[in-house]
Order: sequence, then structure tokens, then C-alpha cells
Amino acid sequence: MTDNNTSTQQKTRTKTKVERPRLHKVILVNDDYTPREFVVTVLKSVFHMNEAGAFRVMHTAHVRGTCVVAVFTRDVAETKASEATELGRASGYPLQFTTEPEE
Ligand code: TYC
Repeated sequence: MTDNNTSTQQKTRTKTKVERPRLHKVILVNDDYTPREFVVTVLKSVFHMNEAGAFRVMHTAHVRGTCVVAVFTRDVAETKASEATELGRASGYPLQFTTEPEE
């Protein structure tokens, strides 16, 4: 017999480490054409924001150029950004939502 698992041999333990999935930001991008009220409506319907929160995000993007709307797992962030961008496109507006990974 070989010395597998005798007192002299070190046993191997596997420690499984799980990590939280990286989160991705959905970012609202300002433009010169989409009406403010339309942006607020999209934020309320796709991101379930209330009027005050949606207005604040819209206004921040309007003044600063962009605003982080929320963070999600990558799939959810990409789906919501596409849905929100598509709502603008369907109404003839250039409204853009993008995503980027969090640090
Ligand atoms: N800048 C637009 C306007 O003056 C409003 C707007 C705000 C559009 C935020 C896009 O992400 C945006 N009508």
C-alpha cells in the first residue's frame, strides 16, 4: 500500500469561495431634444421611481450631462437600459441609457 491518507500525508480541503456578482450602473445621458417630462415618465415606468426621484435624476443629467439611475446585475442593467432607450426611440427621441460596470 502507498501512504495515501496515512498520518504523514496532508489532506486536501477545497474551500469554495463565492463572490457577489459585479453590479452595473445604468446611466442616463442628456440630449437637446427629448422633453424633460418624457424623461421623467420613462424613469418612473422602467425604474419604478417616484416623481421626485425621477425629476432629480432627469435634472442632474440635464445639468451635468449624465446621471447614474440605479445599479443592477449586468443582465438586468442591460435589459432596462435597452427598454428605456427603446421607449425614447419609439417616440422619435434620441434618449440614451448606457451601462457600465461598477469599480
Ligand atoms: N435636455 C433636455 C431638454 O432640455 C431634457 C433631458 C434631460 C433630456 C435629461 C435627456 O437625459 C436627459 N429638453
